[in-house]
Amino acid sequence: MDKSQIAEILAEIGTLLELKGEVVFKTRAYANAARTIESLGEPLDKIIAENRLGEIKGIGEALQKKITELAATGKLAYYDELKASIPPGLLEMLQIPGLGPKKVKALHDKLGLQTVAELEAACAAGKVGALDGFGEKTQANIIEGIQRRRAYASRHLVSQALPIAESLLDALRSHPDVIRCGSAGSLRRRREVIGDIDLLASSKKPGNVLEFFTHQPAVLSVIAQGGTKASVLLEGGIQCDLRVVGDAEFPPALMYFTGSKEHNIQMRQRAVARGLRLNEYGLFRSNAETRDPALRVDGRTEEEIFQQLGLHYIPPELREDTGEIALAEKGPLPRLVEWSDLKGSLHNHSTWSDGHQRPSEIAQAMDELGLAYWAVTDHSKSSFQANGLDAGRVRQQVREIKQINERLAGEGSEFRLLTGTEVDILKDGKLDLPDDLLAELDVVVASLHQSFNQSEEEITARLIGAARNRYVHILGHLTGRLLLEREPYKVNHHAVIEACAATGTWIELNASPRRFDMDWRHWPYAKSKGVKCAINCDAHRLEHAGFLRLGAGIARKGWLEKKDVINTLPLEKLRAELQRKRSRKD
Ligand code: DGT
Ligand code: CA
Ligand code: CA
Ligand code: ZN
Repeated sequence: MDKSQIAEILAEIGTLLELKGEVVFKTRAYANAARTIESLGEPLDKIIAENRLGEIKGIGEALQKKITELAATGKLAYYDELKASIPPGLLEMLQIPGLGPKKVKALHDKLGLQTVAELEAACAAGKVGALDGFGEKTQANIIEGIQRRRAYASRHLVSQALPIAESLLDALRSHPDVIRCGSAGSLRRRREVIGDIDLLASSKKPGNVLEFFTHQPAVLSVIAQGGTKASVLLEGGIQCDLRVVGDAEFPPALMYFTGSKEHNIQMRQRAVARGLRLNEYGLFRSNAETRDPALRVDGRTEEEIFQQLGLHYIPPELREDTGEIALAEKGPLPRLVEWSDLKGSLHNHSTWSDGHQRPSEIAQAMDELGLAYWAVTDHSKSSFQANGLDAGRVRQQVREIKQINERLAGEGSEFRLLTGTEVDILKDGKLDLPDDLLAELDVVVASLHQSFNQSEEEITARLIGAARNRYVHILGHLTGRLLLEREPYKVNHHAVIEACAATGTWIELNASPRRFDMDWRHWPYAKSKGVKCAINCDAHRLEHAGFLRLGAGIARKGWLEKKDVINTLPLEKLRAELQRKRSRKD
């Protein structure tokens, strides 16, 4: 078990003890120990092996034993027993925003509530609002939180669905009776969250293919299986539909099941206006619904169907009925950015704050991946929970990065780390580090990490203030949303985009699949104002470099081309662009 997993369990023990009504100093001890372990500057294994745990402030004998047990076995009997002693419904209540252990305990003690369903009923009956320390407002928030959780539970992050879908497709491709196969639905359109996975295959023997599919190891249970279609439940709770069609029907079926529904409706109307019929079986010359093969006018590919309807090809990511059909009638659509166009990421973390690898390890890994650069932009001091850096530590880190770059140059590598910070935009709009320090760094990302509950005007003013600072290159994760977890804070996107246009500031497309922030729906406006996008991994681990691919998918949904994305530039051109705002004469 690594240190962050151990820290997580210690923090959870603190919460569980609070839920049981333990004395404050004991619950605090666990919360503090969790923070201490998470931010250790050296490997935990080493400290344990050298018997030095006791030297760390706040880690008494009882904690030492527990940490050692966790590190050695990955288990802790005390934790398992504690967890088992609490009704699972109470733990579930803790997931509702605004309900901490104290409130949950009060609900349990005073109203005897054991489950989320009972809590919802108590709220509906007005019993929770009448309790001391709760009130109408809290009660309304709890109801909203419960409803939101229910909606979240049936949706999934694309990062969860994509690997499973790809391995199922690999399996299907290996089957001798499969002619063509691919994904459709929201996954093919690269939506940020998806309801279910839709797969499509063509075959002369659909029964064999469906039988093979429903017996894949990832399939937990079969929900329905017919002659041409099966629905299954996969590991992780995602549902997956597979349809099998004849090979001639593959292109129109792919088009139909890719959607979106709204896009399909427009396409069908377009067909009707031309004396044609478009459905999942094909494109037909007919004035009535049909699937008569003699009337078919579609082709071997989706491109040919678009052509028959007088349209240039529309990439799946754009099929959202946001004007793509009208544009595809006039001419070819813009050539959208590809993930292989990306040369590096401009917002990432290292062990200096809450990342998991040192700058030297990061440099080696990203160089090996074939990237050209990678900015190390650790948190600033106000993000103390993330071990943010003060000015002194930033300067130390800059020296370390310069040495790494000198070594890389000496070895003949062209890869470079860039120095930087993800500086907090404080509650009052000021930045967490002084301008003279920011001026020494290659890349400055400015983000909000606190006071999310301010009004839209206040949040917007903080972001605009940061954009007006000449040393800030990029506004990070604009709305702070965590998909299926935390709603965005309120931001006036148009006002912020206009401020970025006026000041030459870039906006991040945070490519972490929990964020994808700024949302793809706002990028066309940013693009129309000439605001550039930085597709950033916000990497905390080496494998987060893979987010570049997911981020590019979202950028494509935002109609972005290579020229709109700043980190498609090679290093020297990027350096020139990084200087541009700083040397402006206004
Ligand atoms: P999801 O699964 O909620 O993330 O979204 P989709 O878009 O994958 O929707 P899904 O799985 O219900 O259906 C897949 C595609 O099938 C959808 O994008 C378009 C097509 N489709 C499904 N139902 C209808 C419909 O009633 N009318 C039309 N025109 N197309 C439909
Ligand atoms: Ca779907
Ligand atoms: Ca579906
Ligand atoms: Zn960050």
